Formats: sequence, structure tokens, C-alpha cells
Amino acid sequence: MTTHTYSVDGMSCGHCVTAITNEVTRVQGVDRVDVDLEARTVTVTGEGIDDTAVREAVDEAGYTVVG
Ligand SMILES: [Cu+2]
Repeated sequence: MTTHTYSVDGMSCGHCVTAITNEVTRVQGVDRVDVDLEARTVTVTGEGIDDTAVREAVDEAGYTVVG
């Protein structure tokens, strides 16, 4: 099980949390997605997660991974 935290721009409310969680949860291997609005981070937990796929899923939801 690995955990990776991404800094994400543009998240501001519960809608953003839902949108990102829904998209990133679909990425293969992802067990858990935690969005922290204050810290502007998305923490992804799971097994064998494709980093690029996570970044694309965030992008697909309409947000930008900045780190
Ligand atoms: Cu929002």
C-alpha cells in the first residue's frame, strides 16, 4: 500500500472534492482519495497506482496538479 500526495490548484468547495474524488477513485489500484481543501492537496492511497493516470484524472475533473 502506498500513499502519494499531490498539490492541486483550483479546489474551493465540496463540489470540487466530489468531482476529484469521483474521477481519481476510478484510477486502477486506487483504494482511497482524501482531499484537503485548506492544504490544497489530494492524497491517494492504494496499490500499484499509475502516477500519470492520477494526474490525468485530476485534469479530467477540471483541476491542475502543481506538484
Ligand atoms: Cu468547488
